[in-house]
Amino acid sequence: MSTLVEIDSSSYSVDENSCVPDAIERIDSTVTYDEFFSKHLVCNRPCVIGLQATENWPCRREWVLSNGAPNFEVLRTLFGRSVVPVADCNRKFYNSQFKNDMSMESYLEYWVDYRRNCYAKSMPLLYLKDWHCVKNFPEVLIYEVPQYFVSDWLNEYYIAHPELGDDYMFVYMGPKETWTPLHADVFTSYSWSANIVGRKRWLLFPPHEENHFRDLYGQLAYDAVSEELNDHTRYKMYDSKKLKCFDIIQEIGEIIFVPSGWHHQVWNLEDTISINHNWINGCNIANVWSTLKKEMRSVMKEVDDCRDMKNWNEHCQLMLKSSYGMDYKQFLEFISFIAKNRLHAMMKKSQVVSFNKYRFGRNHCLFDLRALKTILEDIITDAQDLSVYKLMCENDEACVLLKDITTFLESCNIENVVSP
Ligand SMILES: O=C(O)CCC(=O)C(=O)O
Ligand SMILES: [Fe+2]
Repeated sequence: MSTLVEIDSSSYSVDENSCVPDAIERIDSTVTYDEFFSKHLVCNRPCVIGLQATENWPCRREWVLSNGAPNFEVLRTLFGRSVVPVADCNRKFYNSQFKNDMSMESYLEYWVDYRRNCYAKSMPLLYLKDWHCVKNFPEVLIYEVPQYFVSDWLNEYYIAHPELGDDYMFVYMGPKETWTPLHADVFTSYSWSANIVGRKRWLLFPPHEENHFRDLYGQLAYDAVSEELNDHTRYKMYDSKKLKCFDIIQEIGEIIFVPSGWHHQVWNLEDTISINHNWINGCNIANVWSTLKKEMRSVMKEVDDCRDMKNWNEHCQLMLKSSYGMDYKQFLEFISFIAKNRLHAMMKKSQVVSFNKYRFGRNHCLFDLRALKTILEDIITDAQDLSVYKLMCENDEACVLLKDITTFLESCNIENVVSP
């Protein structure tokens, strides 16, 4: 049996002024999907969700010992032979941490040893992060995606395309003091992160506040609490008194919702394990598209001096893909897939089932389609302006899809006018 996920209206407006809150709200599971959708997703406002949301997850029972420490034995038995990505928190690599692959077995051995040595400063500080645990172990029951987060186009797309071998569902684990430098999430996506073991401290910065952390060259600082920021010859915009920042402690079992485009820095206050998804939907797709467009412009600026070369625009797309991880063609394929799913669902040709359990109601599908239509119109115009439209869809697929969506939405408007 699937669960219906629905919103009260198919259109929501955003009051920009109400978007940055005075404090981070803590909510519990009595908040309805529609309330979460309008107050947090549409308004792009962070919140922390109470621990009831995770209390029935298998990992919250099985991965934790009675003293609150990770159950290393269970983790070794389940995942010991897996290869996992591990960051060295004391080794900066460009604007991130140096990463290497390790076997889970040796990572757990390190962790146990580090605890035994009372977290000796002479030992490395290793953080297992961005591990695709669910993708690698689909048969292990770990958790269920809470209903608030099931409108997740990114994972809907990748789950339906296993041949692409990717997704945005991760496990993080590491000893106390492991940390993640200042960043905004991939593609300006939202993220949610649930603590299975331990506690985290989060610094959250509303959009544009990150400009405080830019150096003379526009480069973002690595560490939001570094002493170096007080060097005004280097960080001219840094002013700790004017900086808006939320400092939050996330307890075991709690889930934090990080809005789109909010920069953040995170520390594990204890030995911690968390589950994290990055996600995109009709509420933040405009942000995602506008970031992709900006990235495109910055690539074009970078190679402006060779504009005369043959296929310059195509070359820019290639560069965009390698530097940003996505080009216009991929983005178009992604939104077209979601749009077709919604259109088919509304025409009762198929059902959109999210995370094997949830199906979206009519208002939700309409909301999604309206958002997709706006983006599709803009991407077509932009791709035509940049002379890459033909490259992206040889058979004019995007315009055909846009026409289908428009016709469908118009038919819905007529229905609404005619029916009482
Ligand atoms: O937990 C961490 O270390 C980082 C998590 C994060 O950046 C996120 O969930 O967006
Ligand atoms: Fe993040």
